[in-house]
Parts: sequence; C-alpha cells; structure tokens
Amino acid sequence: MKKNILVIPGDGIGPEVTTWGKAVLEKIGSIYGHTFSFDEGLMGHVAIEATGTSLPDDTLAKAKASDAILFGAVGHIKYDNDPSAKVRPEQGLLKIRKELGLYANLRPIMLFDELLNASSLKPEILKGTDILFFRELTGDVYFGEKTRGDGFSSDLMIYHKYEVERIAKKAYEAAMVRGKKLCSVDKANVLETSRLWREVIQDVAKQYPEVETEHMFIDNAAMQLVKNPKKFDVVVTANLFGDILTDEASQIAGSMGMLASASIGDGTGFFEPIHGSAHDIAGQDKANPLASILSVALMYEIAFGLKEEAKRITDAVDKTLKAGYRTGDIADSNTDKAKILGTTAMGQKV
Ligand code: GGG
Repeated sequence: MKKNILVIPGDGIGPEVTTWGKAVLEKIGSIYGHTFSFDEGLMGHVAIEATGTSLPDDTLAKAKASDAILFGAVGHIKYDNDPSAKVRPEQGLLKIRKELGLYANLRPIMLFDELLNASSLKPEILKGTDILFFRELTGDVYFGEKTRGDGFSSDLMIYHKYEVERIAKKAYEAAMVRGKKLCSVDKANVLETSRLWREVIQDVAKQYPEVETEHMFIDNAAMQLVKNPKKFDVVVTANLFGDILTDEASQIAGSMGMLASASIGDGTGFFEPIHGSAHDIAGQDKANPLASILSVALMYEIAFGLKEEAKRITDAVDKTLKAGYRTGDIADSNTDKAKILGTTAMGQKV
C-alpha cells in the first residue's frame, strides 16, 4: 500500500506528539511493506502568525488531495486571554472539518489495564470499560450563527434532520458489530434541537431492531459516566455534549493524553488526539505521545482497513505500559521514578 499523508502539527504540544504518531506510522509501514509520502500543512495559531488565517487555502487543498490527515492540536493562551479576538486558532479546525464533511468524530475510550490506578476513579468501577463515542462534528452551536449586541450575545444551536440521521447510522452500524447497545445523549427535556435529535434517533433505531437503544439526558450521562462507565457501549451525541463528555471520559482512561480520535464522513479521514495544545508544557518534552500514536492505529484501521497493523500499535502501547513506562500524566505513586519518561523516550519505547 502507498498513501499520501498530510501532517498538520499545529500549536503547542501538537508538533511534539505528532512527530511520534508519524514515526509509528512509518515504523509499522516498514514492517508490513506500506510506504507513505508526507506533506505538511499549517493550521491554528502558527498559521495565523504566518499567513493571517487559521486555515490557509494551501493546507485545505493539500488536505483534500491526501489519503489521510494526521493532526496535532490547535490553540494558544493568547486567545484565551483575549475573548474578543476575531481570528482564532480553533476556527481553522472547525473549518477543515466542515470543508471535508467530517461529521462523525469517533472517540474510543480504550482502557489499558495497566492504567487502572492512574485514574482517580476506583479500579473496580473502571475495569472492563470499553466505550465508543460518536460525537457529531459539523453542526450544533459550533456552526450556528453568532451574534454580539450591546450587552448580549448568542450562539444559535441548530440541527437538521439529515445531520442527526447520518451520525445515527454510523453509530448504529458500529453498535451492530460491537455489543448491540447504543445510548443517545441529549437534553430533550429542555432543548428543541434535542427533541429533534431524539425523534430522529427513534426513527433510525427502527432500522436496527437488534440494537438496544437508550436515551439519556446529558446531565445524567455525565454522572453515570463516572458512577458506572461499564453500562455504556456505543454513545452517540451532539457536538457540544460530545466535546465535554469525552473530556470527562478521558479520566476513565487515566488522562487526556491517552485518547485518540478519528473524524470521518464524506472526505479524507482526519486523525487526532482529543487533547488540545497544552501550552503550559509545550516544548518541554513532557507531553504524552500515546494519543497521537493511538490515532495512527485508528488511521490504519479506519482509513486503510488494516486491522492487524492497528492492533500491532495498540499492542505496542500495551506492552510499553506493561513494562512500567509512563509519561508524567499517567504516572501514579507506585510508578518507578526511573520509568517516568518524556515525550521522546516514550515514543521510542513504543
Ligand atoms: N486535538 C484537538 C484540539 O486541538 N482541540 C482543540 C479545540 O479547541 N478543539 C475544539 C473541538 O474539538 O471542537
């Protein structure tokens, strides 16, 4: 297999972790006889600094022409302290998702047994948890009209039937090959968009009678996730709810630094860790590269249909953790201090 990969390292710790995702992509390629040609694109704060826009046309054109995209993170503290900034790093990320039609963001909560103690939740609550989140990615308040008036502001929360239908179908298809259990998370007791969401899910559910469907309010889901995470299998939810819920779920896996994601839909698949740019640790060789590495496992499996290669990567991560190696974010009081590694050493171990 020969594929063209666009690497978008982005901001903060993005370049550090993406280096290791790319290295693992190539390493596995060399074992199985796959070759890659790489191109690089700017996005986020680095793109704003260089071109004045967070998603230059050149990056978008390269993205459309590639077979898969490996992305790091966007964001910069400068914009967090300046809420009125008109041009922002995250705009590039939202625009590329929309332009490529990447409406389904898959976020598996892979729990490595070795990390049961890295979580603040009790191991007996966590053990056996295996959740696959489907976060809708190109609708909701993220894309609705924004207004700012004199002393007020608004973000339009909007969903169309077709947007809910297509993410629901993706989630049900996954449920069919997993535990035949799907939980749809909404806020249908309050929000009109959620009432449409629920109606559409109920309709799509009829096409998948073997799948047990549950509807849950977002507030309850947030609570159940830490109380009894094992009750979930496939979870499908809207953009905003999915963004928040999966950050919460990362604590099941031990750290934000462990969660990979795949964005799919109409265009080129886009693979990225769920974490952001973490400027507080950028450039210090402290970031956990495992989410980027696991994103490459998702790329092998989802973009290229190569399950064995994907498993080889998750096995390598598992083996590294079993050997006791940890980055700071997943170390606990029992970790051998000599085995707490930086980004580079952890990437090399994998
Ligand atoms: N790698 C994920 C990332 O860079 N996240 C930053 C962010 O602000 N994301 C917004 C979103 O995922 O909707």
